[in-house]
Amino acid sequence: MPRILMTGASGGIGTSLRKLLPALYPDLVLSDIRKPADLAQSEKFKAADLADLAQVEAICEGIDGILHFGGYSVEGPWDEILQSNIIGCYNLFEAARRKGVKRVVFASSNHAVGFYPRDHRIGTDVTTRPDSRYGVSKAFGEATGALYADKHGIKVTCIRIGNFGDKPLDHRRLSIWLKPEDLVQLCRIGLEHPDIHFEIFYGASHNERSWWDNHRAYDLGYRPTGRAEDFREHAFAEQKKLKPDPVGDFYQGGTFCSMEFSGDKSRIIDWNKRS
Ligand code: 15L
Repeated sequence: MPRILMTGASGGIGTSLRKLLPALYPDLVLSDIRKPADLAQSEKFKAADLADLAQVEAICEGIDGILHFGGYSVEGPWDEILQSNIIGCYNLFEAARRKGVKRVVFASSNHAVGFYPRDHRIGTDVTTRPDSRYGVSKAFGEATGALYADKHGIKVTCIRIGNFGDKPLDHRRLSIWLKPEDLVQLCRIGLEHPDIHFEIFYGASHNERSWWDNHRAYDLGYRPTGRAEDFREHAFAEQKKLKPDPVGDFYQGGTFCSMEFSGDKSRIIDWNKRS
């Protein structure tokens, strides 16, 4: 039975996966900088600050595979991103190498490629186009994962997560929604599939409006059960409550693109104003 470590156990995704993973991986070790408030007696928890290599090494002891969901999960000040997502991510891969961990699944994000326009279908082999300091940290994590796969033989899977949750929250999320059970499938492929060396998947359910070519995940057995269009009315109703955002509505990354934007607006086509 593999012993799996999940970082970020107190975060949004970690809290949900804590409920879904034990059926597949009973020997699950949870970690975060702070203990989950509702930690059950049956759950194993080890606290660690990702920015401290010695602490990260300690939680990697005796681990076969890591699900790395730890770190800062939205745009933030540079120093926070630097400590949690750059230094923290490097520490995670380096500790995994030192402790002989065989596999790492890294929670990347759609924000590593958020500055591709929505009318552009992209695969996992495109140049990263981060839309934020957070997106840059995810591109860094993917690059670090590639290094540790090629140089040290760790089997690495990066999942560019779209929007994780029970249903798509607005028009943009109809294209990028990820049902929790579908993320579990992608994690399982990363932790178990014999053909993994270094892979990037999009963390998206079966979304008719998807902007992403995710064929590699499907080739390795991914069969998502979530269908964004089943929630279309809800997503459109929620969208009506939002203000128009010419930059965010044009690019895949949405508001991550428009926040702090001082770039070239002439590159943006306002679809609503087309004749
Ligand atoms: C992410 O990467 C974030 O972690 C999440 O909070 C959402 O903002 C999501 O992307 C998204 O793009 O909707």
